[in-house]
Amino acid sequence: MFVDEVDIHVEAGDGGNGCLSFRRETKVPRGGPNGGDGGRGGSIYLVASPHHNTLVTYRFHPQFKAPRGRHGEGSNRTGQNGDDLVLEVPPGTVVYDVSTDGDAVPLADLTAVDDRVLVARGGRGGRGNAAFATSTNRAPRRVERGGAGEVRDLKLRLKLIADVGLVGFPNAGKSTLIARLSAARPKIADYPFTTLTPNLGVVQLSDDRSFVVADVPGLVEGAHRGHGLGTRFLAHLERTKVLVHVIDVSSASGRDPVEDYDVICRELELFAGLDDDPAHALAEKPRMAAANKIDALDDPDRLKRLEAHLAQAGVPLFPISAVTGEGVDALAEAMWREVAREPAGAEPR
Ligand SMILES: Nc1nc2c(ncn2[C@@H]2O[C@H](COP(=O)(O)OP(=O)(O)OP(=O)(O)O)[C@@H](O)[C@H]2O)c(=O)[nH]1
Ligand SMILES: [Mg+2]
Repeated sequence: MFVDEVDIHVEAGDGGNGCLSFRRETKVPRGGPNGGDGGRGGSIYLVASPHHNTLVTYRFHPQFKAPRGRHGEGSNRTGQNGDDLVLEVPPGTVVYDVSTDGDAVPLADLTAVDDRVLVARGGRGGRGNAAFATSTNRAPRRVERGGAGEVRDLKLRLKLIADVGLVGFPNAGKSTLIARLSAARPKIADYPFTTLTPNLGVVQLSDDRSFVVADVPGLVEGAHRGHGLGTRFLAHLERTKVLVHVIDVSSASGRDPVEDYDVICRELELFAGLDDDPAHALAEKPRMAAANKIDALDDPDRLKRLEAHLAQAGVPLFPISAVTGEGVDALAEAMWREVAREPAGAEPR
């Protein structure tokens, strides 16, 4: 199962209480204060780990509580600190702090392995009465309670980190293409909405060149209003470097390829991303197109019209058959050229 969004609840440990205690020794009738401080409560961290690629474990286990600090003890013994809790998440997880009124404020973006964020700070230990002794008050009875650990509701959202995103209508052949390009083996079938969750595939070219392609569920007109599966999965494409439109040019789709392309472009434009970063705007990304199913091209005019339309838009078009593999190598090389190109002024990844 692929899980791309979960809500979790984290409670850091409370600090231990300070101790109220006085020395008792046979030869010292009124011993001084010796109550130790409480220990710090355990904090909770999230860290990006290469051993995870989904958030699925959190769906079944959404509550976390770090242990409290131990109370201080006599003889000036400080209570033990509570152990910190480190929760592993896949790289690409964005962490949001959810307020009581439901607003989600981004806390951290754990993009790279080992990126970490403190999500709930443990309460500090309370001071024992030994800490309050002064020259005028040698036998203080004052102690502090431990501080409360932070409690938070978080939303974790996984954004896949792919270089190339495939977009298109349901049934256009996106999953067939990713299977042809990579070792990914997504479900492929002759009906719309076969793909319900995104698939990732690593494309290996000669000379150790490789990149990651994402296949997301198909889009339909009105996706930005929630039609079909909506645009929920488009967030996964926000970090890609290039989008590849996969367009069915056979008559089997019952639609017009030129219109298909325009509809998808419009949905990308209407998709409001999660942030204002212009680098994430889908409509602004470099794009290319694959005219798929040329092995079943019954009406060559359909391809010709699409070619003319895209030439005018300045979008490179690659006629391919994801089933026979025709044209797929040329498309993969073109994808690589776009992926390897460092845009001017871009920050290195
Ligand atoms: N003839 C022919 N059929 C193809 C080609 N590529 C895909 N198909 C068929 O088209 C159907 C849909 O393919 P998928 O790869 O599942 O399409 P998709 O775009 O992933 O569809 P969704 O997951 O529903 O969005 C399947 O029956 C494929 O066998 C092609 O190049 N030629
Ligand atoms: Mg699919």
